[in-house]
Amino acid sequence: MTPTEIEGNNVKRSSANPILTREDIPDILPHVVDVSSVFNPGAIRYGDRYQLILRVQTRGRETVLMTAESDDGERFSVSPSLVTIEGLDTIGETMYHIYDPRLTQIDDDVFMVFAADVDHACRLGIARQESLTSFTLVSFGSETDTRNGVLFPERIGGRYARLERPNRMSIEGGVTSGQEIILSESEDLIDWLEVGSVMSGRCHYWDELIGSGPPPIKTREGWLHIYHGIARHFGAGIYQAGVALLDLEDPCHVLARSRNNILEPRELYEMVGQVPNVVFPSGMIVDSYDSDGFAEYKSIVRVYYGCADTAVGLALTTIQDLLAACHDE
Ligand code: BMA
Repeated sequence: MTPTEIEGNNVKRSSANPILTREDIPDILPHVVDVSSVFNPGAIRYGDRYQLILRVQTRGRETVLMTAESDDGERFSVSPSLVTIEGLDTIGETMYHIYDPRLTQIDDDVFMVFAADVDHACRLGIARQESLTSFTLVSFGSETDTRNGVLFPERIGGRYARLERPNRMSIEGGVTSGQEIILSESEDLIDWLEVGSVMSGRCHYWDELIGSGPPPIKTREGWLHIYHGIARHFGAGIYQAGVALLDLEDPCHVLARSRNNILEPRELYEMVGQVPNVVFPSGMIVDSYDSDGFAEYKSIVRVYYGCADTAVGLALTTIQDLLAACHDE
């Protein structure tokens, strides 16, 4: 890809946006009634079925996870039941919110990485999907304050690999955040060891603070990784999406990274809501892979994202366009 091949920004919003709003969420008595918002979904495809795990916020400001299914990736219907994670109650910590699920298929299993707010920290949990709405806990981090965890879809150098964003910054009056995505690895998905830094925020530009978006996608050029960046120099943060290309064997090595964001709050449903000016990509589905498991250049890519912490948006692009965006220097 050369910069001359870039013709504007080829990430297009679905004309059906926002594809899910609070009105699509069925009531589940007694507490999930007339919910406040639905956003930041994880996404996966089984054969011809698209599935989202939704972050739903109740009127009590509690967070629940729910499942939605679709056969075209755009019109989803939401199951009237809550997602359960068996084993979570054995952790012995008070969990205030379980949120921002990211889904990855590894071999025949689908795993969800989720953030969990406990007292004074955020932890990452990993759970295996057993049925449409039930998961079993595989591991729960106990030491690091970290968020935005995503699993790679295959082992690298024989070990499971995960990107995550440690919360090493306290923001006055706000949550803890971070400006660095790191790589961790594990033999068993349970014990994780930090391998090194992948990339940091770029002070004064669109991505001052950063965190992983959906899990990385394997292409012939490298791991394609959409991430979110927050510009803080306008006062309140503006959440945008960008894309980077990581070396296939050594994901700490960034091969290319978009200079511009590829998606930013522009539509009313992205600019106005519970948290204004937020696009937060969290799910990504690639239509076609070649026989060696690499995403095809011409493949359509569906990016699911949270809009202003209030609704779910869908953006459409291709592998080729995302690769071109990585090289927009
Ligand atoms: C981040 C996370 C996301 C949220 C975003 C915007 O820190 O908490 O879940 O969408 O802030 O509020």
